[in-house]
Amino acid sequence: MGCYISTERQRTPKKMNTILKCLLTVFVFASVVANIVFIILHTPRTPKCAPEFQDALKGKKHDDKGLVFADLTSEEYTQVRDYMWSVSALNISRSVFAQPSENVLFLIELHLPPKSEVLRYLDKGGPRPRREAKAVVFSGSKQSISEYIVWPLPNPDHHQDVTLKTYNQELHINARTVTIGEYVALFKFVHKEVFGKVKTILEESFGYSESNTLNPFEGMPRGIQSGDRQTWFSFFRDRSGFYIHPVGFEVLINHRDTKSSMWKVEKALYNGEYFASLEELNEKYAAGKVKKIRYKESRDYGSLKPRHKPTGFGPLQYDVQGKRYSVRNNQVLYLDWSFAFGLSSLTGMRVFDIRFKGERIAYELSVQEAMSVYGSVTPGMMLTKFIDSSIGIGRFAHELVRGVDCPYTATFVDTYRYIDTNFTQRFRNSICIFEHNTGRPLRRHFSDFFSNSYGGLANNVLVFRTITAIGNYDYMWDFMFYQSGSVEAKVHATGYISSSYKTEDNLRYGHQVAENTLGNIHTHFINFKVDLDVLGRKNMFLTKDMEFVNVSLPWIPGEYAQIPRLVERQLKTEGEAALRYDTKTARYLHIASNLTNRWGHPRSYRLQVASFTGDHLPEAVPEERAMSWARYKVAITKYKDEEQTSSSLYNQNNIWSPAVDFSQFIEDNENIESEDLVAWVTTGFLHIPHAEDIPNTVSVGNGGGVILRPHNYFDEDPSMNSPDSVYIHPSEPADSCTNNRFACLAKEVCAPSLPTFTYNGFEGVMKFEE
Ligand SMILES: *[C@@H]1O[C@H](CO)[C@@H](O)[C@H](O)[C@H]1NC(C)=O
Ligand SMILES: *[C@@H]1O[C@H](CO)[C@@H](O)[C@H](O)[C@H]1NC(C)=O
Ligand SMILES: *[C@@H]1O[C@H](CO)[C@@H](O)[C@H](O)[C@H]1NC(C)=O
Ligand SMILES: *[C@@H]1O[C@H](CO)[C@@H](O)[C@H](O)[C@H]1NC(C)=O
Ligand SMILES: [Cu+2]
Repeated sequence: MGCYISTERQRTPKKMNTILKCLLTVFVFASVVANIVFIILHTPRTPKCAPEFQDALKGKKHDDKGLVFADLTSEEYTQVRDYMWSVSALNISRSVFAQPSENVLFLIELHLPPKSEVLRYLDKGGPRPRREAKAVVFSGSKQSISEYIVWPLPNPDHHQDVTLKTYNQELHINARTVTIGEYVALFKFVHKEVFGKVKTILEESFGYSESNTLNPFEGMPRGIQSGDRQTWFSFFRDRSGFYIHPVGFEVLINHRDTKSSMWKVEKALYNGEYFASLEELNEKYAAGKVKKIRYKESRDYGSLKPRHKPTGFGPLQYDVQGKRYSVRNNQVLYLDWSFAFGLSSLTGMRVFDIRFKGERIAYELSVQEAMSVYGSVTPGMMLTKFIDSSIGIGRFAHELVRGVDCPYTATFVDTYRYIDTNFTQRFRNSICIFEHNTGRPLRRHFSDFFSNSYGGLANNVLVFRTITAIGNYDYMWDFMFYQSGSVEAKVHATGYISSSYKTEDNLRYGHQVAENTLGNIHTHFINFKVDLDVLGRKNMFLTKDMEFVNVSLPWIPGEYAQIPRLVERQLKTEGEAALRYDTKTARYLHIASNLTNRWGHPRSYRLQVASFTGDHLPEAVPEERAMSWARYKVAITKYKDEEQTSSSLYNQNNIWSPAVDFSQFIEDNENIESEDLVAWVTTGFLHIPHAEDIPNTVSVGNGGGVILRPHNYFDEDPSMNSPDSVYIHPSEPADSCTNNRFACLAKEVCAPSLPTFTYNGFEGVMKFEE
């Protein structure tokens, strides 16, 4: 900027005038600059921050006792592996691609110590329970599966076979999970013995080439009776979201023998027609006796790549006063809550020793199983019953994406696993923990009548989350800790549906959702273990419900009214307390202490199940016993160390003779009065796929869960002690901060300091290339 003074000869007054104007302009400009400098000098770089929240942990301090529940450390996994490898009698292969005929160390996990030992340690100053690992060996050479306990940790030098003790039966080798090594062999087999044999058909029908191959997707179970291991593979175009690009070609491969040289193609299905062999398919195809599929390039409807350049950010929550929870090792402290956590490769997320205001509410809350039963006319899907813990639920807890999978400012925790591998794998940022304002008050009242006031509390919740992408589906697992003393376990499903090639007659099994693609009807059943300990281990199971009674009106003789009344019962045996889905059950279910609250009622926690399940497989079906937990909405059993999980690693592949049949837990019909009780809760939903499941099922409405709510446990709502309470009274000025911190928020807020975005999730994916 400058002043322009005309060099033209001008009359003096006018010239004076111009100089004056110019000086004035310079002065104004200078003072603006001075003001800006002044403002900058007197404004701190970052806005004034609210003081760190001092009392969030309510004086609680971390301790190391929760480490009894901690997953093995990276070093511990490696030590157990090296020890097992060193046992020459086991002759374990060191290759991640070990053949099924070899011996494989499939899994290393924490072996949870017995509950009574842990409680003695936590509550009574007893010794710290011995830290042990569980090691699972698939022994091709011995044609068996063995589970070992390995100890001590660290530096193990003992192992003991506990298979019979754990399962009361030998485990058939074909009950094993398909390992990376077996998949590699299977994919080689498919390439050579399937693609190699019907190349022309695949080229003409599906545009198959070395660079445009087909992806297999397996149906399960693998056969129809114990010992079978024959899998229907259906084929899909090799592109993003291949699960919804079926091509109408399926083959049945018998891979029962641990020697892959013995494997065979037993059947093939092409465009709805069955063939006894690929040779027969070739012959009939060449002779023009087969209804041919003509290759057409299809739209890339399965890709999740944005169709338009993304421009949006949703709103962001951040911790105004710093984090009000604390995570150290595997222990979380938050306001009145504390718990320890772990992530089992098989069953997934779990928390232990959940305490509210210092009192243990639950010993364990954990995911147990995710199961689906499918309908279709093509064999790849028509027998399909997926039992996910047999491949591993926690196994697929990959890195969570900041801002999408969890709020941007969440705390992320790494996990370590050893499953179907030969080294300890680190899964960065695979658990997230965050405090979240649900945007809806936990409680509030505006008092209009008579005494005017407002009292309310924002619903700030601590969320503990993992997301596991098990093949096509992604399950989002949440445990949520509310200020009212409730804990919620919730699951939501998203990801790709499984689909099959649409033929004329299969619309009875779903809807067409894309070109030649049938979205198959299926059920989702999820099982949680809820080991509540309400004021100690000895509890009882109570139910409450309502019924209408016909009551005569005392003040009008001869007049009657139907009045709802409370119906309370105690169920005293496991048999009575196994509440089947297909029967009417009481609406309120309680794990209760015989201690009473101030008002004389048993202190209890209520199990409130939210579920939209379809029908459970009929019990006469041989496969049903492997998923018998799904019979019950809630089943209460007496705690036993031997009844650790409702399913097992072996239930999928020996579905006809399952290593764990949950209904057996109930069979002995034990007394559950004044015993340590475990609630097994089943939730889920019926999924009838529809067009909007393409490309991905959305989480809205697709889920279920259970809320553990205090019910006469306290004498009043414990959230009354929340530091977040807000109270407004007409006698106080509206801007008073005394009982309403929000009145000061604008003056005190911090600019959020955001962590940078990183993602390394693809490091941990399964690799089939040798
Ligand atoms: C794991 O298996 C791979 C593939 O066979 C092999 O190259 C690697 O050396 C093995 N790792 C160890 C620690 O033995
Ligand atoms: C150990 O296993 C390998 C295959 O991994 C096999 O070749 C070898 O013969 C076995 N050794 C013994 C002593 O059984
Ligand atoms: C209630 O009981 C009275 C007396 O037994 C009977 O007359 C009346 O019908 C009953 N009302 C209903 C709705 O059942
Ligand atoms: C409550 O249960 C405990 C443990 O079973 C028992 O010792 C006690 O007598 C019971 N108290 C009452 C009031 O029933
Ligand atoms: Cu589904």
